[in-house]
Amino acid sequence: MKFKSPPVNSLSLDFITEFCIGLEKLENNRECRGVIFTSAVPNIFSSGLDITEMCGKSMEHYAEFWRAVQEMWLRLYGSNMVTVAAVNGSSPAGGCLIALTCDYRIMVENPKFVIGLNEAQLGIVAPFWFKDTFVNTVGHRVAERSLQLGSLHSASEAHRLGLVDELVPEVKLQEKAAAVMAQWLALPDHARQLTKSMMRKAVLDRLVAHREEDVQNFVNFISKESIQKSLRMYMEMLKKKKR
Ligand code: CO8
Repeated sequence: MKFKSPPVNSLSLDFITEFCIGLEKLENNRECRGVIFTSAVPNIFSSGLDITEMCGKSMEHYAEFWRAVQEMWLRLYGSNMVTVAAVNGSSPAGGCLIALTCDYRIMVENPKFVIGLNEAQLGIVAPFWFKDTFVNTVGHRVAERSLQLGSLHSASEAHRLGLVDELVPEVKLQEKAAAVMAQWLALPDHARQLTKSMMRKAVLDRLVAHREEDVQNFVNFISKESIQKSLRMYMEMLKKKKR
C-alpha cells in the first residue's frame, strides 16, 4: 500500500477511514498474505495524525476521530498478514506508530529523515497503546527516554536504538522490502500468526477492554483550552518554519 495524500500524508479522518477499508479488504482476501506500507510522497512516510482534526472541532468530532485512530491501530497491530514498513521519509508520531505496528521496519538511510513519537513536543501525551507498541519494539528504557523527550531520531539513530530493523539506500528499498516479505512468507501462516498473536495479544486486549474510556480520556484532554493553545502554537511554528 502506497500512501498518497500530499503534501505530508497526514492521517485525517478521511485518510484513516479509507486506509481501514483497504486493510479490511486485504485481510479478508485469502490470496493476500502480506502487505508492504510505503509512501508515494517524496521525503515523507507520514506526518502523523492530522492536527487539524484535533484542533477547534466539536467533542463529537474528537470522539469520532479517536475511534477511527483506535480502529486503525487495532487492525494494524492485530493483522494476520505479514506487515513490513518501507519507511522512505520522515515519520513522526502517528506515522511512527504505523511503522511500529509492522512485523519489520526498513528505513532509507537519509540523515534528513526522522522518526519517533514526538507527542511531548506538541504538549500532548502519547496514549498507553502508542507507548505499549513502542516499549514492545525498543524496550522500556529507550521508550521512556524517547517518549519523555518527544525525540525524533535520525535514521541511523533509530537503527541503533532498534526502532527500525534495517537501513538501506533509497534505490534498494523496494527490493529489500520484497526480500524480507519473501523470507517471512516462507513460514507456515498458522504458526507465524499464532506466534504473532501470542506476542501482541495482551496489549491489544488492553485497548479493546478500555476503548470507550480511552475515547473519553482523549476527548477530555484534547478539548482543554491549554491543549488547544499548544496545538495552535505548534501549527503556527510549522507555518513560520516555512517562511
Ligand atoms: N497535521 C496537519 N497538518 C500538517 C501536519 C500534521 N501532522 N504536518 C504538516 N502539516 C502541514 C503543515 O502545517 C503545512 O501546511 P501549510 O502548507 O498550510 O503551511 C504542510 O502540511 C506542509 O508541511 P511542512 O511545510 O512542514 O512540510 P515539510 O516537508 O517541511 O516537513 C514534516 C514535513 C517533517 C512532516 C513537518 O511538516 C512536521 O514536522 N510536521 C509535524 C509532524 C508532527 O509533529 N506530527 C504529530 C501529529 S500528533 C500524532 O500523530 C499523535 C497524536 C496522539 C494524540 C494523543 C493525545 C492525547
